[in-house]
Amino acid sequence: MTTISESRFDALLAADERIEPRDEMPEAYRATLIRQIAQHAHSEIIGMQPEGNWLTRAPSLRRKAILLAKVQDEAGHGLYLYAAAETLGVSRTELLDALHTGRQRYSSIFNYPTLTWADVGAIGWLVDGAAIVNQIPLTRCSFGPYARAMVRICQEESFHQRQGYESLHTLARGTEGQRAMAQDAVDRWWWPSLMMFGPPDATSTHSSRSTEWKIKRHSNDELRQRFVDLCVPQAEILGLTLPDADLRWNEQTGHYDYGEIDWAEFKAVLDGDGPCNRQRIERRTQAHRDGQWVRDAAAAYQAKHGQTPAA
Ligand code: FAQ
Repeated sequence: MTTISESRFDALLAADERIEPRDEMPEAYRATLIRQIAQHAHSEIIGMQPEGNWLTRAPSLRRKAILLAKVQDEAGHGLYLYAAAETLGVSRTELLDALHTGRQRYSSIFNYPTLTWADVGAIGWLVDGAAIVNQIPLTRCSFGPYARAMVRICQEESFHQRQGYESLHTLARGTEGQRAMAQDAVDRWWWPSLMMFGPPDATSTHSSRSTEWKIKRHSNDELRQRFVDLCVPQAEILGLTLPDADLRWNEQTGHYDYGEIDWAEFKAVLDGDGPCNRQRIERRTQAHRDGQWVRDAAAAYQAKHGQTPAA
């Protein structure tokens, strides 16, 4: 039987209006949003690790300053997203605990290593590029706090994508060794970037409900195709090759056809067996333990003064 609050929820959805935290909502909608927003927030903070790996080894002061700003932005995105998830009635402590104990996921992409400086450029171009394609539709997601967080995040991701592209462009036009390093990075990051969009539509468990609820506006495969179509001409300008022999323009569909994605690899990464899964969680839980004194100090301040210290 439909309750009054559920019909109001349905009416808000039908009118394409935003659901706000004070509105009643089905528990399954709330749970789906907590899962997705938390996974997204965790991705932002775990995503600081692969690039953070190059902060002390950036090839110039300019590149170091840019990378430092980018990694700080990722921390900020994590904060907006944890704050959005908290409006659904879950605490930050619970969310971090779920990450640290493997009950919630983060994006598969951050389980790959950054072996050379060119990987930083490839992450900016491909990983941030895929993030933008996936996240622009989320600015129209039905849940207000998530949609609003996405607006600012997408603006910052655009800057990240351009700095990555510019960095790869410089390498691709550098010495033979630099060009080879850029190509190698693209070879290693291309396929994992395609996996960021999630499993094929036919096996995507959450898509149909999330589409009905207007959390998702496009399917995983639609967004993946959009990303491929954007990247092919960009790779041509870079003078780099995308590592897919089946990549070709299809006159009939008006899109690029691309080769088969290794879904067994995707599954292995989701199951915790990617190249860096263990290292990423160990580093994160260590950082959390190292920060215990800050949380203790904040709690002591609050107990003494009865208010949260200004940020
Ligand atoms: N990795 O039914 P679906 C960034 C899971 S960008 C890991 O299709 P859904 C920026 C999924 O959770 C990256 N798990 O799921 C940055 C589900 O698991 P369950 C973060 C994945 O939710 C750049 C199962 O597979 N962006 O951080 C992945 O409808 C550079 C079935 O999948 C977002 O999170 C995956 N790639 O669609 C930061 C965007 N894909 O519940 C630093 C928001 C799927 O069965 C440096 N999220 N799974 O255990 C979304 O748009 C959606 O959640 C999808 C997945 C599209 C990722």
